[in-house]
Amino acid sequence: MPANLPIAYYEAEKRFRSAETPNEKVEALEEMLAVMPKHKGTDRLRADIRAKISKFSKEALKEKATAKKGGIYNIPKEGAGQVVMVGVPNAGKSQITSAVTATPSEVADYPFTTQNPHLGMMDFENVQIQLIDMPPITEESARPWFAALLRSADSLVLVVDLSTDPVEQMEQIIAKMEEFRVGLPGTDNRSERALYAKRGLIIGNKSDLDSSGTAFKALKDKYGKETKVLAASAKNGIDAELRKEILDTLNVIRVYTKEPGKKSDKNDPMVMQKGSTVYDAAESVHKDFRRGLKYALIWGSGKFDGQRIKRDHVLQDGDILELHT
Ligand SMILES: Nc1nc2c(ncn2[C@@H]2O[C@H](COP(=O)(O)OP(=O)(O)OP(=O)(O)O)[C@@H](O)[C@H]2O)c(=O)[nH]1
Ligand SMILES: [Mg+2]
Repeated sequence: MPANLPIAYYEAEKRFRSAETPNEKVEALEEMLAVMPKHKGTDRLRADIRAKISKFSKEALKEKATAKKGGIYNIPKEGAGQVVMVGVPNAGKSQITSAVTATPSEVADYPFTTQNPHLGMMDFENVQIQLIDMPPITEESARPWFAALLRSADSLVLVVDLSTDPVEQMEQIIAKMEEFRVGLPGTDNRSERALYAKRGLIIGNKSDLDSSGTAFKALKDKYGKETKVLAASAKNGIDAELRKEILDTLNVIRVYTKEPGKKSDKNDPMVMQKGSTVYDAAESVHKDFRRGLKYALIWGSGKFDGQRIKRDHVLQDGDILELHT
C-alpha cells in the first residue's frame, strides 16, 4: 500500500467496504480514485481500483436487469404473517416449502435451482402463513431485492443441510445477513450491525442423512441458545410440530369467539399478536366492539371455564371468548 494517501481516500475506502450495493461501491471507488495523488507509486493501486470499478459497474447493470425482470422488492403480505426461507444452495429450502404448501417449488439436486422468490401458503390448523422460498442467499444477482425481502419479512427460517457441515453454512448465511444488516438472536456476535433484528428458526434439514446426529448437535450447540434449532427431513415430510414452530416465529396467538350457548368455530381462528387483550379481540371482531364491550367470558386462560374476565386480560393461544356488548 503506497504511503501518503490523503484521509479522504481512507474515508472513501471505508465507505467502499461498508457499501451494500454495487452502485454504492462504484461511487466510493470513483472517489478513491479522484482523491488519490497521481504518481508512479500509486500506478498499481489506481489500476486495481479501475478494475474494481469495471467489475462493480457490470454487477450494478446486472442487478438493474434482474430487478426489472423480477421487480420483487416488496411482496404483499398475506395471512398471519410472512416467513422467508434462507439458506445456501441445495440445503432443501424448496423441498421444505413444497412439503408444507400447496404450490410446489422446483426442487433439484443442482445448486441455484430457485432463481426467483416463490410464494406458497402453509396451513396450520386453519391459520394461513405465507412462505417465500428464496434463491440461495449467496446468489449475487438476487442481491437488490434479497435484502429488501429479508428486512420486511415477519420472520426467517434458516435452512441448513446436515449432510454437509451445517455450522459452516450458518457462517456463510450470517455473513450475508450481516451485509444486509439483518440478524437473528444468537446468530450474530457483531450485533450492532444487525439493525433489522428478526425472529426466526433454524432447520437442520436432511436429518435422514445425519444418522448419528453429530452435525445436528454441533449446529444446536453453537446456535441453539437463543434461536430454536430443529432437525427435519423434508424428503420424509414436515410434521405438524415443525409447522407449529414456524407459526410460533410469528409471535401470534389464535383466539376463537363463540355465541352464548353455542360452540366456538375452531375453523375460524382470529390471529392476534401475542400480548393482545380481550379489548383487542373485541376490536378485531368489529371496530365498534372495543367501546361497546360490556363483559366477556373466557374458556382457556381463565381460572375456570366460562369465567367472567377483565377487559384488559391478556389472551393466550387457544382461548375462546364470549363477547357481550
Ligand atoms: N436426503 C435428503 N435430500 C433432500 C432433503 N431435502 C432436500 N433434499 C435434496 O436436496 C436437493 C436440493 O433440494 P432443494 O429443495 O432444491 O434445495 P434448495 O435449498 O431449494 O436449493 P437452491 O434453490 O439451489 O438454493 C434435492 O436433490 C433434494 O431432493 C432431505 O430432507 N433429505
Ligand atoms: Mg430452491
